[in-house]
Amino acid sequence: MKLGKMRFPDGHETIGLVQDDGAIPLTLTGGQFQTLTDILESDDARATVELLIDRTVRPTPLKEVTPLSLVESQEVWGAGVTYTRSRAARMQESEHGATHYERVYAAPRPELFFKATPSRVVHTGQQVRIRKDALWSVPEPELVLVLNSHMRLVGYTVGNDMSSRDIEGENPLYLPQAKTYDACCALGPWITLAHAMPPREKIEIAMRVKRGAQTVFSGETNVGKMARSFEDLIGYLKRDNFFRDGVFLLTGTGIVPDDSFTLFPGDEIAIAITGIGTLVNTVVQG
Ligand code: DO4
Ligand code: MG
Repeated sequence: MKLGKMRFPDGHETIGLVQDDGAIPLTLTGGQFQTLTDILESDDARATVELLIDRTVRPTPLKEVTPLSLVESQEVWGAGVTYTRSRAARMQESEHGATHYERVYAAPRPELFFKATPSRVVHTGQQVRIRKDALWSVPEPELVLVLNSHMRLVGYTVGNDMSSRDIEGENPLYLPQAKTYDACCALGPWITLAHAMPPREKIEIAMRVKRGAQTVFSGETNVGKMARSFEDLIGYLKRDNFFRDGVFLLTGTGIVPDDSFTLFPGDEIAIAITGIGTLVNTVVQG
């Protein structure tokens, strides 16, 4: 079961249930559930959607709806160095900080960082940015956990944790600047509710970057290769944080292009995750 915010062809913006190639608007008028957050906060999101769906309505073809932002008032956090590929890339880029990355990969406490406020997040079809002062920028394709205020894992979406590798590599203390800036994060297109996701070893993540007609990068990984469990990441995130409206948690990247690769304005990034869909964004700088 996939849910998203979307604009229907008649201009009506609401939450829709995505099924195959179509979307059905949920009936929200006057009820207790008005927002996506309300549904994610309910005791049983799947049952809530069943209650709000009018199955007699004919689905609108997906190509006729415009996906809208999934983030309402949630914070967005990230986990780092959760795959060996990420550990190797960070150690290589960071002359002085290499041992920090090696140690955090194996340490009981994961790397968790604040990534973005809702206003810094874009959705599918919008533009992600590379920093004006960055020379080496990459997309980080990541599975995203959607947690409600009870820190219950209610769903999953696709994320791009845009990162400036030259800034991070210069000094690990520059991590917040390498990671958090305007349009530094993309999430979408839909949230797949937890019950509908395949087991984690069956979740593939694939990324393709196109420059004009040419594919300049493609790579894939499998979530089964992640060194940490979701429960471990969630457990640390909730230790001393209360998220009133829930939180989106990027789980780290297992795909890092070779060091010769950097993004350019105009590049198109497509990130596909099994069971969810494809997040597509173009890149701008400045
Ligand atoms: O330690 C830096 C950030 C790591 C990260 O974002 C990742 O591994 O995905
Ligand atoms: Mg990342």
